[in-house]
Amino acid sequence: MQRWIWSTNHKDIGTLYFIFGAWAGMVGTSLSLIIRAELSQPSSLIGNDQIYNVVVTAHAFVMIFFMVMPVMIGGFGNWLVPLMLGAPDMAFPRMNNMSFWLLPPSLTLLLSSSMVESGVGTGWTVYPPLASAIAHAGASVDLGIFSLHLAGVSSILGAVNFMTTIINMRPAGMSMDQMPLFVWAVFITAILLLLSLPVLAGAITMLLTDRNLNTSFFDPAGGGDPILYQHLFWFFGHPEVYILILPAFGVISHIISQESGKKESFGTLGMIYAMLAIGILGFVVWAHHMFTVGMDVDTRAYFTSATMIIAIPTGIKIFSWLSTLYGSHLNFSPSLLWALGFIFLFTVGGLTGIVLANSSIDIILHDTYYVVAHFHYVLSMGAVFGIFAGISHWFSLMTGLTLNPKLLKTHFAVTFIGVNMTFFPQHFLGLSGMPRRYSDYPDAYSTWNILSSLGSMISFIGSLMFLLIIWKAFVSNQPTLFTPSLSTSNEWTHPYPPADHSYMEIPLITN
Ligand code: HAS
Ligand code: CU
Repeated sequence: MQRWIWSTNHKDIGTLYFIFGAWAGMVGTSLSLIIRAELSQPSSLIGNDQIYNVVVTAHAFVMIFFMVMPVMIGGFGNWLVPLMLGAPDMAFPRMNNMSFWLLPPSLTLLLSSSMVESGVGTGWTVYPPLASAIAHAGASVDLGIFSLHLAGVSSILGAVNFMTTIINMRPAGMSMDQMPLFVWAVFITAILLLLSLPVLAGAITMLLTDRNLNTSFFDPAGGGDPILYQHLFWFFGHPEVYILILPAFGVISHIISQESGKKESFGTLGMIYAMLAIGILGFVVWAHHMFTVGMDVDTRAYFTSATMIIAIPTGIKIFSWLSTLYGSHLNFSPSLLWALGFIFLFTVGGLTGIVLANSSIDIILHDTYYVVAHFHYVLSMGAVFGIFAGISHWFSLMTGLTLNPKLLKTHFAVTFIGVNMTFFPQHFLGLSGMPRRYSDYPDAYSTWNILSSLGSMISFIGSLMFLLIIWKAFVSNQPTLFTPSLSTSNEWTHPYPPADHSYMEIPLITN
């Protein structure tokens, strides 16, 4: 058997995560193109609403659990955390291998769920009673639940591994507040994973027994309550969205501090407290996803207020990045372009989140395309821009090779135009009442939908360009001249060479 299969080396495992995430990213992108094809004009293309909903559900699951999380935490986390700590490897290298290898079976179960019976057409939230045995008879939802079980075990083991590594394997003399910001981001992400995933596991297991063993946790006929499921799901689901974005925050901090030419991020300690605050607050705002279930007004007032408070630590992060950049000579390298794009577009998505946090407004906007626009700004332009930023930044460290900067910048421009054209019109669709998770719409919604579908084609061309750029880097085999930063602070003399921060002075390759 091939040696890389059994590898316990953090870099090998990180590379496996990258390859897995890239493959899942292609699956997820294909599913998104099916969605945009169906919605590219009124009337029906697929001709089956259940299949349409299965595609939407699979798109979300694949992108969240098999693209963003594996690439960010599994790929960048495994590669960079031990290097940034100067540790020889992760604390539990063999468990690390197991975390990775739980994912292919999990993805297989998810894809199988779409290919038996009539698939999982529930949305990624898997709410009963739609997900219960009557509306979704057959094995599909059960396979989906098993898929989430495995992905959950993988993430929990990974979280334990990162937390143990970060707490115990720092070099002597490196205190927690001297840790690079990416390591902090992964640490907080791991805590969120460890505390939230078991709740999801409980909820979907209760759903599984409701479906198969005649329990009635979520069935009023047996004394249960479907709203309980929503509470359990969102107690996981809201922290999950910060799990998706916190590692990107870490990546952006490293790029901004290096590209500004300054040796220290503005407000490093403030950045740490801001991420901690976001992580903690993320656990007490979940019901902003459930404003329409009939909560009393005081509960809605609480969840509105608590949610809006998250704008403060997030604002601290945005303004600290801008302050770090302030006064520096910007060279607009590819990784900086992605980072600037991230700051701008994530802020747009964050502000629509604040709009949705207002319960009275959310009752109008819930389950419309406004929500879809919101979360694609923070995900497709937040988390995904963070991934592209990180690859442009650290590709040379990981491979010793150079990515073509001109092509990278073109890829950025194409993607920037594509995603904005795809998702900005969705705000208008939502505000004029177009619901999410439907395969058809009245003619009045045509214009913005056509524009959105055109935008998705532009982004798709961008993705093909990116594959070409990676391929070109490997075949042209041009060695890198530049080692990117592994630190966001000059207080700690970094153990990884070059230890004297001389790499900060090496001129950047910009074109
Ligand atoms: Fe969100 C729904 C609210 C951040 C992802 N979000 C979703 C869904 C996803 C998602 C996937 O309260 C859909 C789930 C589903 O399938 O149903 N979200 C927020 C708020 C924030 C936020 C307040 N979301 C994220 C991040 C995500 C993400 C990050 C993933 C990466 N979100 C909601 C709400 C819903 C929701 C409602 C439910 C909607 C519904 O009906 O279903 C915050 O963390 C954002 C903070 C960031 C900023 C920008 C930078 C801050 C600055 C400081 C100054 C700004 C101030 C605000 C003082 C705020 C620059 C002033 C306000 C003005 C309007 C000017
Ligand atoms: Cu939320």
